[in-house]
Amino acid sequence: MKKAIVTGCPGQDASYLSELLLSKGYEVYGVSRRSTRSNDNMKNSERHENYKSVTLDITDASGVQKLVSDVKPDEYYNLAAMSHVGQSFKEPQSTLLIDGYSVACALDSILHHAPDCKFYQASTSELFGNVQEGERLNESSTLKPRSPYAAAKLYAHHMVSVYRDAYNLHASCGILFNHESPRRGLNFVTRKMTDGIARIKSGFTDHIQLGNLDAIRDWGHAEDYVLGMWMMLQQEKPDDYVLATGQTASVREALMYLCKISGLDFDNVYRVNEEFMRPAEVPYLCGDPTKAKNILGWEPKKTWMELLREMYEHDLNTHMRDVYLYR
Ligand code: F7E
Repeated sequence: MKKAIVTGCPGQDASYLSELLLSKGYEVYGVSRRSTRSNDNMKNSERHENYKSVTLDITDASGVQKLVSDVKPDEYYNLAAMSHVGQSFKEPQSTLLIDGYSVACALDSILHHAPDCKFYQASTSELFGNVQEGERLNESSTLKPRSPYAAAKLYAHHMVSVYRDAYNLHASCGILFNHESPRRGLNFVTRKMTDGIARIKSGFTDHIQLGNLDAIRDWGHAEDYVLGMWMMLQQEKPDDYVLATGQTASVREALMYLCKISGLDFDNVYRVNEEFMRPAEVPYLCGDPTKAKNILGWEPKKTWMELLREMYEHDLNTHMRDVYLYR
């Protein structure tokens, strides 16, 4: 039985990836910090006999070393992160520790205690920073971070190639564009909008507060993207891959679409609040997943509209159930 360590539980990606690995017969060691161990995302995995829950802070170098040395994993997926770009401007030091330093800890632990273990690092489209609108970004595009989050992730991205070149580790980076689902945190814009529109529809609120509606993103479904992560580690050689849909929408277009399917009036559902603007914005991101398609055979299945509809319907069900139960 293959063994995998997955950090970042109970986050969206770690929850889908754990389910995928369990369905493939892996023993999964799902790592979470104690303070983040309460939501429904892990309930399917936690029921499985091959799922082991591990409480560990990934910035605790000796703890990570002990885990790797005890488990001797075949695969290590590093999905834990301080992943909110806006928040990283308020917490640059801890962002560096969690998103940068912890990756050095994991790589070094693997080198010394499980050198045959394959390593996956969650890199990000935020690495590209300020790009020309219309450009489609691939593995060779210039990396120019515009946030403490992206700067810390860039260090991690480079460390993976350092360990790959210097020590021959099977270490790969997935440069993932925005990926969402009903398991997405409520502080990311897609879920904030699907949950907000569902709350308006259910009568719990009358508007949502948003920041920059002009931002353009390439949004895909997280369940599709975790399959790509696994595919990267099944390759004979480690490498970096962009996972994206190649299609974009602005925050405004996404909100307009949600208003259309919910029958609400776009002009009345939101207010702009400066609090949600970032000191430096990445205005446009669109990925080119050709390499992942050609080498891994990976393709995204869901469009941003199908994704938003699924998220909205999930959130509407939840809030309508609350209406039924509590009113
Ligand atoms: O923002 C704008 C915001 O926070 C998307 C993370 O998973 O994907 C994610 O990063 C856009 C930005 O995601 C609000 O300014 C407007 O332009 O949903 P987001 P993100 O920053 O793109 C990448 C690939 C990652 O790696 C990250 O870890 O939407 N926006 N109004 C807003 N964003 C938020 N959060 N809240 C608003 O009210």
